Amino acid sequence: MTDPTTTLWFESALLETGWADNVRLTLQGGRIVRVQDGVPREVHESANGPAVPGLPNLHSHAFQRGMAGLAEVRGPAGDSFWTWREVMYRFLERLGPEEVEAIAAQAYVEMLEAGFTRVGEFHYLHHDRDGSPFADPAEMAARIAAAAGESGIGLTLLPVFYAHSGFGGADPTPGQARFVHDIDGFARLLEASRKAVADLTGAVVGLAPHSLRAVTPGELSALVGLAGKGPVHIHVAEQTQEVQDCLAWSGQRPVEWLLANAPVDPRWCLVHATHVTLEEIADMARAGAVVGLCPITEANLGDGLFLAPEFRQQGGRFGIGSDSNVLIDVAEELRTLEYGQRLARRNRNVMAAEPGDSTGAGLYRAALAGGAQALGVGAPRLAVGELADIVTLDAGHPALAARRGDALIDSWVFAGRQGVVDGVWRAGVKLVGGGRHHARDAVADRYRRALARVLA
Ligand code: NGQ
Ligand code: ZN
Repeated sequence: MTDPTTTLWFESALLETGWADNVRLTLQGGRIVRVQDGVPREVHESANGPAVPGLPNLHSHAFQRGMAGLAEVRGPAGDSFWTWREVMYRFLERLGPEEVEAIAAQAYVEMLEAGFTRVGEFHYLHHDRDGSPFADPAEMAARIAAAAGESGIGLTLLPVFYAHSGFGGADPTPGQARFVHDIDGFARLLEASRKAVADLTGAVVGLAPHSLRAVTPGELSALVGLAGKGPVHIHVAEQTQEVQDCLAWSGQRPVEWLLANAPVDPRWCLVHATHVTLEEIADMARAGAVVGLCPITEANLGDGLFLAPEFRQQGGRFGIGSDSNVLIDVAEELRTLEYGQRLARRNRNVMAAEPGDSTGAGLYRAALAGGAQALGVGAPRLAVGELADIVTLDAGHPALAARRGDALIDSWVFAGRQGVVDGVWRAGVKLVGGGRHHARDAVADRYRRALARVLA
């Protein structure tokens, strides 16, 4: 028996060929099986606002949502990424499986409400509070999978390998005990993680060496062997301290070392890559890897600015990650990316590729393609054969008044504040309507109870 078909009608939609008016998508089994434009709405069809493909969020540490706003107090000796990390390590000490599931569900509901339809979860909190392994190595991964399942977001799970506290194979610190495996243990985690996501629609499992600080060259090549065709993600060159330590250890900069010593190709996502030279920019672009930019988190942590316009000019691929989840918002990520560059260069429309291109819409299209590549799925398109991952905007929102086409996305990104995202469908299932996820209240209730325990 074949699944019944349903139809969705949109006043306009961003199709492969560009914007079209009066669009009907016919869905079957979560996929788009027919695209029509210039068709009137049938009486039984609801009217939906302008539609765009849902954006992939290529880098998340879901549990960090629970400490959002709690690392904004000045410490005794000046604050940095590294003092933030101490706060983060202290927070995660108190998280068990239930808390991680509750926080991740909250984060994923917020992502869907923001217009993200898939998340790349860079998952490294593997062991119990005292550092001892759970009976099921994928206990925590299963909690991430459960949160994805409950929220309905697409999941690319990236189990993280973490074994050292610095270059040269330094022992992990006590604060890192919950992250650590040897390669055999990690291979078992990978196997168990694949089982943990088996029931989720369209789930992908990749893997992630945490950073060059956390793996030795030997471990890195073993991990590449385990990755097969799946995505490989790594944090790299986010901090100048890492660049200095890598130079001291190897004589090369982190991205330079990685490109020279690992088979970096389009399967790879280099997260942050903040501190790079023009030569490294050119080499990353040539390798076809995706650079995972996390503008809100990079601003929050004081990381620095990536040479994004230079990378874009070289055809470099990039996507967007919400990373620390200090604030989850598609528009604000893209706006922060552009505004950082404007402030630094005293210029406007810095990230638009060509004269006549829209900055916000151009960033959105680039992040669709780069995000999907990084998460091991086909580029999100409103086209026949694709999963129906769809975001609609509220055409009645004042920020979108009398806008059409790419100006809708520009106004969403730069001028929208709240309430621009109206509906969100993931694999054909409507999860968000009127800007609200159907499980928002239940998920937030459980989240509040979990946080009350953690922060008690
Ligand atoms: C993380 N987060 O793994 O959560 C990292 C911090 C590190 C970001 N880099 C820890 N944003 O890099 O050592
Ligand atoms: Zn990260």
